[in-house]
Amino acid sequence: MTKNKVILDFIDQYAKLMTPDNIVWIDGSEEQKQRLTEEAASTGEIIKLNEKLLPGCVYHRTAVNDVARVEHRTFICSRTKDGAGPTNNWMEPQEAYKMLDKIAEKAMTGRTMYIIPYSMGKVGSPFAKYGIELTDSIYVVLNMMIMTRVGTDVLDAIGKKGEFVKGVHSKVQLDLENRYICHFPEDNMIYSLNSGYGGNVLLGKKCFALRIASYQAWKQNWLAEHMLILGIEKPNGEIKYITGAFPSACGKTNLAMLIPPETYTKKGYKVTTVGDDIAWIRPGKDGRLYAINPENGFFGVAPGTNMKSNPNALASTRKNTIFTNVVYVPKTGTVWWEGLDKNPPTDAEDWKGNKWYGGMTDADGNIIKGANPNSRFTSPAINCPSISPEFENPEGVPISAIIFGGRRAKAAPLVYEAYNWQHGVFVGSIMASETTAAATGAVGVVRHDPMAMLPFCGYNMADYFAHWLAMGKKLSNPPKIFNVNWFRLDDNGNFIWPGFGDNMRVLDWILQRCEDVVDAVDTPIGYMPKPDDINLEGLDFTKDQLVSILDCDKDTWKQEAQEIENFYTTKFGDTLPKELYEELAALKKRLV
Ligand code: OXD
Ligand code: MN
Repeated sequence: MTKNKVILDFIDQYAKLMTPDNIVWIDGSEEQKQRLTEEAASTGEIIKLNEKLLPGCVYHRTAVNDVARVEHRTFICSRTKDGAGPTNNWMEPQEAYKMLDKIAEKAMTGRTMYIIPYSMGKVGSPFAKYGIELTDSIYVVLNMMIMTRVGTDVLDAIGKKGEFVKGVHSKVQLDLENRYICHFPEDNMIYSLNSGYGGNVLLGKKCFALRIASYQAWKQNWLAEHMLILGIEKPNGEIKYITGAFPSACGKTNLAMLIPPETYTKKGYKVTTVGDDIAWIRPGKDGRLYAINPENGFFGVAPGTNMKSNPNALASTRKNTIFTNVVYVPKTGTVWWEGLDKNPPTDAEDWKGNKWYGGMTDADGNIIKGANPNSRFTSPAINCPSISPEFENPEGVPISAIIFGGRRAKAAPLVYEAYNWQHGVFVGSIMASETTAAATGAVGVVRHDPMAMLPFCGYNMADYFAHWLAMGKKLSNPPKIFNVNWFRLDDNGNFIWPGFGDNMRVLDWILQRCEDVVDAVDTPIGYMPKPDDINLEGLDFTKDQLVSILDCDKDTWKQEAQEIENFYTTKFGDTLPKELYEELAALKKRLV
């Protein structure tokens, strides 16, 4: 397949260590995909679904102890501890290689090693970067064939460019105690052992496109971000692009694919999807930022996805999709998850493979959920009815606005705008959000998650902030920066803002601000909309409700400022860029 000695030596080194019975190159062809699908179906690794209802779709269950990213077992193995910084786990690289090699020794005996040449970004595009993943999992191969561009043309492209990211993955024994997701940014290397969960093993995604790429971006003057990219087409045909950073399982896929409310569609507004999770962003010659989505598919959270919340995502899952850890209905060869519809199956298997039916309860009368809360669909981007015509544009799309958003029951208002780039970096750096099921650990705990990159920044986050600040200085026409919060709760624990498609009403205000056609209220935290400037037409939502979430309660924000100070000083101390301390001091002053 290739004569590239670096690639061949890499494969040879790990084949000798992990001693697979066979080695198979993945060429990206449909025939090979079919053959592997049949093989995985024959061993039970996947189950083929109803060809008529869900053509080309398959079902997979992970091990019960392996259903989410494992942040406590994820390491940045930079040469120095400072290189990884205070927010990452660190291991000395030589020690890490030694330990990992020991776990990986003979791990593929009796198995096949698959070699996946893949591209993040369209092959040949100026943004594109290449990787080679070695794995012993057909499930990984099939997922990578959806999430990335896989094939022999990648080997040719590496041949020309000479650079690629090495990825080694083995399920080993799926042993939690020896599960490690390790990154070696200075070596362009990822080493992932003892897991089969997507976020830990589809090495093109979080490991490469965020952790390794963020390090590369720092060195090469661009940004690799945990961001969706969407386009808003206006009635006059003009399209404006927005990127948005939200922590995992906070609705990035829903926002990226939103269908505007009728008050907008009837005027001719349309939203198109460029990406739902990752953006690679570069300065253009015109002083603006340009973004691509380096992925080729969606690895979306299934529960809660339905015809109302996200019809585009649901449509994306109707063919050539891999469903993981949802409910399986053997009789019909279909799948189900909580929140899909109000008709759960009566005769099914839950994500663990146990007999299950909708409404089933345990001995204490508690409802047993059929799908894991972090169950997923892996769908080709081209399936998505709202996919942007610019999805494959090798130059990327120009960005008008950047949104940061967390899941906050209180404090953060529906939307506010940063005064300028530096203040915007501060706003991104103080992001906090309640944790979700996308990573193991407690759910619903507020934690600081700067730019939604806490689990994904592949280097020292203080340097990352400095890099953001420096990027802004180079842009003559930077995007405006905003913060949103769709998740405010009332005293009964209900969401106040309707969210989903109605978030368009907030995006509309954001675009109007970018075009300088609407005024705003100056508050201590930034510019907020005048309530009349948020279009509520056709919505059962009162002005009073809106005012209640367009607030900036000084006492709450004084506490917030104290929290931020604790976070800054205890995590970063004097390594944090002074501009951010200045912004904090300015915020405090505005709050007195
Ligand atoms: C994801 C995540 O899967 O952020 O996108 O965990
Ligand atoms: Mn994500």
